[in-house]
Amino acid sequence: QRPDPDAAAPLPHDASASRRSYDVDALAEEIVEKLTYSIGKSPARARKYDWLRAVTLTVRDRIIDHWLEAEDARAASGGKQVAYLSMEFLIGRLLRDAINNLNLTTQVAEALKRYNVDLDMIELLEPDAALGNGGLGRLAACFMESMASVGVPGFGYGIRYVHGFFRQEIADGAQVELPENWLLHGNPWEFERRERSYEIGFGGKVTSVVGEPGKPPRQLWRPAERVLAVAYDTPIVGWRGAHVNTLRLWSAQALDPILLDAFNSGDHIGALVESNKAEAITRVLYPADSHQAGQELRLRQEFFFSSASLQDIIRRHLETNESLSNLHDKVSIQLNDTHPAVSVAELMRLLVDVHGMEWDEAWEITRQTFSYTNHTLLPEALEHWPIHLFERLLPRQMQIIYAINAAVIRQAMESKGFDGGRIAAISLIDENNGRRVRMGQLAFVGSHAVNGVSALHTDLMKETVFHALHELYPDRIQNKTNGVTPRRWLMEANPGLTSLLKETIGEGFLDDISKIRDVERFATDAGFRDRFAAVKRENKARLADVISERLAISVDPDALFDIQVKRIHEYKRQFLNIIEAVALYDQIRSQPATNWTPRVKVFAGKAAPSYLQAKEIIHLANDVARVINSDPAVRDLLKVVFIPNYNVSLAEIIMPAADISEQISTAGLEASGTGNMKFALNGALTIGTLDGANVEMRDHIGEENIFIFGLTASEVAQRRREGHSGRSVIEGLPLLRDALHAISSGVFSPDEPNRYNGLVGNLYNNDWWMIAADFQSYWDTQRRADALWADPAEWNRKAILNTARMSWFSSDRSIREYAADIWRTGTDA
Ligand code: AZC
Repeated sequence: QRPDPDAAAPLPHDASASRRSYDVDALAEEIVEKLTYSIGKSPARARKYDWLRAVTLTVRDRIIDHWLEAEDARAASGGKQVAYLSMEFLIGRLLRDAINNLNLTTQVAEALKRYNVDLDMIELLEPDAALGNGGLGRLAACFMESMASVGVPGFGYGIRYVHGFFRQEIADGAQVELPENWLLHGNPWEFERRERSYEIGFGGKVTSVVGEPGKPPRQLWRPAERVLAVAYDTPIVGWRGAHVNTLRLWSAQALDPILLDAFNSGDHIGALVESNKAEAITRVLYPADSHQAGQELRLRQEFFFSSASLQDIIRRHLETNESLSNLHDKVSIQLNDTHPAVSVAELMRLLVDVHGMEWDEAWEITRQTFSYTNHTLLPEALEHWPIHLFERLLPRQMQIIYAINAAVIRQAMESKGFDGGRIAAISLIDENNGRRVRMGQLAFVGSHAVNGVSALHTDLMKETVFHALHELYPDRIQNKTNGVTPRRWLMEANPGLTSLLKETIGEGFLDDISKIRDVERFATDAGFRDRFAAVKRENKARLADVISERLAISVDPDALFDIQVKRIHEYKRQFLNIIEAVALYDQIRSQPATNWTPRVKVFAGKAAPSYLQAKEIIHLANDVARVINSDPAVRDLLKVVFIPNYNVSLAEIIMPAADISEQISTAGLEASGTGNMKFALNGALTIGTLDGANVEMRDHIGEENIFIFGLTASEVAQRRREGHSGRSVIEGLPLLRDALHAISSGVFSPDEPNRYNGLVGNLYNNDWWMIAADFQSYWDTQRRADALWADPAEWNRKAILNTARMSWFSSDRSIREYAADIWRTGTDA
C-alpha cells in the first residue's frame, strides 16, 4: 500500500457554516458565478453545454455539503458499512435525480428562467452514464439510490469504463453497434482521488518463504505485471438529501505512463505499449448480457476492480481499527453476481499472505464478510474460467481456490457423506469441460448468504444450479425480491401522475411509497379515472412525438400502446410478440369488418453483438414494421415500431406511456425482471407468464388485474423432458402456421426471402423457448385485453389498482431486507 503523504489530522467539519443556500436568488447568482469562474464564459457567450455544466456544479455543491456531513457521521459512528461490488452500474442521467432528491426542481428551473434557459432542455443534454448492460446494472443503480434514501451507509465499487454500453443504430433493419462516448464533454459529477490508488498485479510466480518455527511457510506472489487502479468518486444523494453515499469507480493506469528509455532510443510506439495495455482494462464495457464473455481481458477487469476495492476496504478499515480480525463486524461486501467472485480468493490472499492472518480465521472472516446475489440460471451465463488461463493470470489465487475446494469437499464427505456426483456438483473445479474454475461455486462457498432475486428464482436456484450446495448448506440461500426506485421511475419519469397523486392523496407517498395504496379507493371514482387517463394520454403523446422525431412514423396516442422493451434474448421471446403482430396483421386484412382494437406495438432493446439469433429478431421486428406500417389495408389499426438505442433515458419516457407491458419470458428463465415493475407502477397492465417477479406482482396486484398466460416453469421443464417439439402444435394452429409461413417465405424480407428460415425452422424442430407451445394462450389473452380496452372505465380502474398496489416493489423495501437479513446494518428510515 502507498503511504498517504497528504493525510492530515482530521478537523471537525462544520457543515452548517458552509452550507449553500436553496433560494432562487442565491442559485441564480451562483449559476452565473460557475459559468464565469469555473467555465470561463460570460452568460452572453455561454452555450447550452456550458449552462448544463454550470447548473450541475451548482447542484453538486449542495450535495457536497451533505456528503461531507455523511462522511463525518460515518467516521464518528464507527458503524457497519456496505460495499456493493458490481461490474456494472447503469446509472443514466444524474442531474434530474439529484435536483429532485434535493427538492430543488422549482427553484433551479426558476433561477434558470431568469437567463431564458429552460431546465428541461438542459437536462436532456446530459449523456447517459451507461456503465451496464441491462437488469443487473440498473438494479445496482436503483440500489445505490435506495441505500442513500433509507440510510444504509455504503459504497458502490465498480469500473469507470471510458466507453459504456454501445450506441445502437438500425441500418436497413439491422443492428449496428457504434462506440459510446459519455465522457466527451467531461464528467462534472466525478472526483478523481489520486491519493486512493492501488497496485494490481497479474501473472508472475508464487514463492514459498519459510516462516517462524512451527508456522507454515508463507506464500509470496510476485506479479510479472502491475497496473495502478485510481479511484473516481461520484456522490449519490438520497431522497431529501438525507444521506449521500459514494460510488467509487476504478480507472486503470500504467505505473510508468511512458517508457522513456524506449522513447529516447526511437521506439515511440513501444514506449506506450505498457500504458495502452494497462488502460485497456477499463476502456470498454463488455456488451454481453446473460452469456459469458470468456476472454482474458474480462478476467483482468474482474480481478482489477475486485482487488482495488478490497485493498481500499482494508485500508479504510485499518484507519480506524487496530486489526482486521473484526472486519466482518464493520463491513459487509455484496457480490453482485459472480463478476467480482474472485474477491473471495483475493481477500484470503490479502488477509493471509499480506496481513499474516491464520488461514482458518481468515476463512471465517471472509465468509462472514461476503454475500452473493445470483441473477440468472441460464447455463450459458454462468461464469467459469479455464484453469490454465486462471493460473497464468492469478497464480496465487488459483492455489487458494484449490485449498478452499479441498476443505469444502472434505467437509461435505465428513458431515454429509457426499460422494461421486454430489462432490462433482459442489466442486469449485469443473473436471468435465477441460477443467475450469466455477465462479458461482466460489461465490457460494465464500459467502454467508446467497440470494436469488424473486421467490420463484430462489426456489429454482435450490432445485437446479445450486442443488448440491444447498443440501450441504441448507440455511445459506434466501430470497430478496428486486425492486425499483420510485424517485426515478415514478416522480421523475411521470411528473403528471405524481402531481395527480399528490393532489388526491397528499404528499405522504413521496416519503413512504406504501402510502400510494391510498389511491385505491379512487379507482371507482369516475372523475379521478378520467384524470388518470388524461395523464396517460399525455405521456403517450410525448412518446408519439419521440417516435415521430426519430422514426418519422406517426402513431395515434389514442391507440392501445403495447410495449416490450428490454435486452433482446430468445428467452424473453420478442419473437412470440412479433409473430402475434403478424397473425393480427393477417386477421385484420382477411376480416376488415371486425371491430379491431387499434394497437401500436413498440419494441426497443439491444442484442449482444455476437448473439446472431437476437440480431435476427431485431431485423425481423424492423422488417415486419416496414411492411405493416406501409400497408394501407390495415388502416392504422396496427403499427409496429422499433425504437433504436434503448437506454435509461428512453425508458423514462416509455414506462409512463404504456397501456400493456409485455413480460412474456419462457417461465423459469427470467430471474426477476425490473422493467415489469416500472411499467405496472406507472399504471400499465401486464401481459405475462408466471415467471420471475411476475408471480409476486400477481399476488400483490390481484390476478384479476393482470393478464397471465402460458406454461408454468414446471410445465416447461416437463415438456422439455418429454422432448417437446413445435411441429405438431404449429400444424394444428392455422393462425400460427400461416404467420410463420409468411415470415419464412419472405413476405417481410422480399430482398432475401430465406432470411428467417432458420428462426422459423427452430420452432418446428425444437421450440426450446416454448413459443409455439404458448402461442394460442398468448393470442387468446391479447384478445381478452382487446375486449377490456373496449371498456375504458374498467381498464382504467385496473390500471389505477396496479399503481396503487405496486409499492412493495420499491427498491427501498429490497434494501431494507438486505440490511436486516444479510448485511445487519441499520437503516434510519
Ligand atoms: C438480470 C436478470 O435477467 C433479470 O431477470 C433481473 O431482474 C436482473 O438481472 C436484476 O436482478 N440479469 C442480468 O442482467 N445479467 C446477468 C448476467 O444475469
